[in-house]
Amino acid sequence: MHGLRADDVGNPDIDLMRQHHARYVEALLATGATVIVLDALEEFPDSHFVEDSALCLPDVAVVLRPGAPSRFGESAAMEPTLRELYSRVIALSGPGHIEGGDILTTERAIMVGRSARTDHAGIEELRAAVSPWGYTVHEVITPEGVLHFKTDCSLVDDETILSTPRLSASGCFDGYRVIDVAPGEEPAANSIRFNDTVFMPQGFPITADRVRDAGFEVRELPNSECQKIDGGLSCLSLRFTPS
Ligand code: CIR
Repeated sequence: MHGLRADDVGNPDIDLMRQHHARYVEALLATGATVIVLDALEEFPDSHFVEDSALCLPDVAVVLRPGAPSRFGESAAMEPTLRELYSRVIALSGPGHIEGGDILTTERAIMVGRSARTDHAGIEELRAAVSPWGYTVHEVITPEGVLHFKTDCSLVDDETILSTPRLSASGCFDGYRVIDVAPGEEPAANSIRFNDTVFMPQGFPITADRVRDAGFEVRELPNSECQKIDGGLSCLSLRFTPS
């Protein structure tokens, strides 16, 4: 993740956000992950949400093309870091757009939700980029009015997806085990599994119990401030193991 700037202003409480940021880093470290915190990018206020700039697969990192004009430059800023970590990095050249928040990678496929930020051309460019490694890309639809596909879903193990009912009702997860979030707890759908722990945003107890009851170890993390600017837990990091 990119760190937070000293002069950040706006609706989120930045001091609280910093505390949440520290908890997030600690939580990932506790799973055995190595965490790299990048410098803040003064010119890109949304760059905290690093997930949107790249797709990190085991064999290759793909530098994406954000669909929001204010975020166009974030991917180029991320590329040098990816080149330090991966032997293969591909930068999409456009003209399409695709943000990482719209991409859910499972054992079987890479699902990409078309959205206000991700278009068909961007999805086709990703398909062409990853096909040499045998990846299958499925184009699906992000629900109307929802920022990103993964605003509404997460992979909690190879076969299990946590989803809002409005998304799972589309049938895009047929063949997977689906845990629906509880009514009124939609932000819980953006959770992350890292190693053996499912990290969920605090404040959605019915859904957290559903995930525990399905056999997962759950750890809840505060995310109220990022949530105010449409950021879920997944947005804050790129999680990967380069092969
Ligand atoms: C944006 O509008 O781009 C940011 N305020 C929120 C991005 C959240 N990222 C994500 O869901 N992957």
